[in-house]
Amino acid sequence: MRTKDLIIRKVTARPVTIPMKRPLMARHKFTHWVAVVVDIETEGEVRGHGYICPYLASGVAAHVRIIEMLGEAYVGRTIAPTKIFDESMRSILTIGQNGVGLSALAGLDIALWDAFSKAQDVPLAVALGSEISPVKSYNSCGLWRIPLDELGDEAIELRDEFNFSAIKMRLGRETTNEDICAAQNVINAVPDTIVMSDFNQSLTYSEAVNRLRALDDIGLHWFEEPLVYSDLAGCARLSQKMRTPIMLGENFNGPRDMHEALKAQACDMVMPDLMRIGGVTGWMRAVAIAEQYSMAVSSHLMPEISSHLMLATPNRGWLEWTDWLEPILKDPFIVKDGNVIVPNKAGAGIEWDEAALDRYAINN
Ligand code: SMN
Ligand code: MG
Repeated sequence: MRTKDLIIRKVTARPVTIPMKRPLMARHKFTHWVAVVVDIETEGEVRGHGYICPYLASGVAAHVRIIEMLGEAYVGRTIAPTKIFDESMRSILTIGQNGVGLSALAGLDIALWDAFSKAQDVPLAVALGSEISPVKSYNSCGLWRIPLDELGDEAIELRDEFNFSAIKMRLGRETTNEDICAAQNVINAVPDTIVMSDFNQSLTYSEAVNRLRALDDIGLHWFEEPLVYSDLAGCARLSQKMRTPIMLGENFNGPRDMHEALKAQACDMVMPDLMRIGGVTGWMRAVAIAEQYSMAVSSHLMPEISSHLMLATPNRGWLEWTDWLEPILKDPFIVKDGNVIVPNKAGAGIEWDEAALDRYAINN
């Protein structure tokens, strides 16, 4: 390891909006996927890359500004990811250690860990004490709330894309009957495939009791976010009533939120989001808590980084596979027989396609 590779020279954040192959239709409709790409230059050869996916193009300027604000204070410092994370958490105390502040910090933390592992010339998973192997994943690139009669074909398409053994569909349609019909159409089309379901926080408690009961025996692998994310007590009551596991996690803001959900027995499995949980550092702290509650841990979006983290995660569940970043990656990740092939390269294995970053730039 060369000292120069660990001295930070410059931090930049670039927002992009990337066209999607299948428009996202859940609670929101998105035709583009928004990312903020974070780069850390060092005094040596090493360049750290990270990104976050903050959903809204109109809100992205806030993330960029906070990344720049925190990043300015990193210049000249030695890369020490967990130490810098703790100090940055103190810097965002006044704006809140959650939401935009924590998401921005997550982007920096990911880039710092990428640089840190590159300086050691090992993959991120190895820098975290694990080793490289394929990571079991489910295809989450579709099955939005599209017309009921299109679901079967799309389920087959998603399964066959890389021979996946699991796919995720979105529920929370107007009526219980529509949800039953949607689930049946998918399950009948791909009978040997595991099907996860996601309600994207769409139900009230009383709707959820009736609807989840009606769907409980249909064979779905989990019920994700049936209620507004903060209703831990409601989820705990649902989890008691249902056989199908309740899944929560993409809206845990930092490890403490996960701990609160687990103390409240709000869910049966967890799937933290790398951005919301606080980057690599937040993830590793969260999964240590999940382990104490014997929770299976799956991931939410951002598969390029999450795949490394899943390799260092106890009680590993399912990696969520999405290909939404592919248009800006020089070497898109490979999926084989439903497993993400984690690149055996130093760092996370992401390099930007600079022309694509220019093409999809958001000019604030
Ligand atoms: C989801 C949330 C936000 C954007 C895309 C997808 C969904 C998931 O909740 O878990 O995949
Ligand atoms: Mg979800």
